[in-house]
Amino acid sequence: MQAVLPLIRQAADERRPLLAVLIDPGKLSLNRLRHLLQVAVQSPPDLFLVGGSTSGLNELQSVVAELRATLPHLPVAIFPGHETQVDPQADALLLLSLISGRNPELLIGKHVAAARSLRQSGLEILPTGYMLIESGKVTTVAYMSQTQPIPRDKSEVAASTALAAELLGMQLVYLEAGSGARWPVPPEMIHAVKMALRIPLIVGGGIDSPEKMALAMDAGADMVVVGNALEADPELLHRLKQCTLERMV
Ligand code: 1GP
Repeated sequence: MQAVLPLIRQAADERRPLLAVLIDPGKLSLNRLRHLLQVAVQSPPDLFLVGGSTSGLNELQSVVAELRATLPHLPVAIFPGHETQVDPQADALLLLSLISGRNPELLIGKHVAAARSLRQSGLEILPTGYMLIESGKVTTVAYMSQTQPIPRDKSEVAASTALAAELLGMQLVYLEAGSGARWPVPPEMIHAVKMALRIPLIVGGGIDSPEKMALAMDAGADMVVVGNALEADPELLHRLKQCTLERMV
């Protein structure tokens, strides 16, 4: 088991932004997954996230097993789309609280239901303030959660929401435009949230090029998550990795 939070904190302290690859087991065929992992052998990301709104536990376990077999040294965190997505083969689990919304089930209800199995799993639990940001269309996560995202021009609302998460003891904040978002989280909002926080900041949704990733990293993202674009074009990982390496020199 690799400790994931210290890895993210250390990189944030050193201002060395990380690249996380999100795999949605419900969306990626086995062939496509193997192709992506072969690219990842040459251009490894810093972390894999596995999960999605519609995938079942069996699919998730198969993906984690495939990751473990191909890239045994890379950390894997579950990004649960559902409270059943708990797999002790992974290293960690992002315990998401949807703090941009006012749906009590996603603020605390699901957590109560999952608490015992999370403790028994032995996974490193990463309490994460999860914030949906308006992104030009209704994303799966907005629809499934039945919550309204924070408007793109309300950076001060986003910053205060993120700060509240930190004061409540959460260890990470995740700004989410939603998978396949038309527009990623605006750099001005990333910057405003980063300025308000002492804990690491994750940004994802609609980031489909090295240029968009660089914008998010330069605005203050400590870790950028890319999913959809790599499902469509696994070779893109080489260029994303290059972009993170350029930020280390
Ligand atoms: C979605 O933030 C992640 O939850 C990644 O989004 O699939 O658009 O890269 P994409």
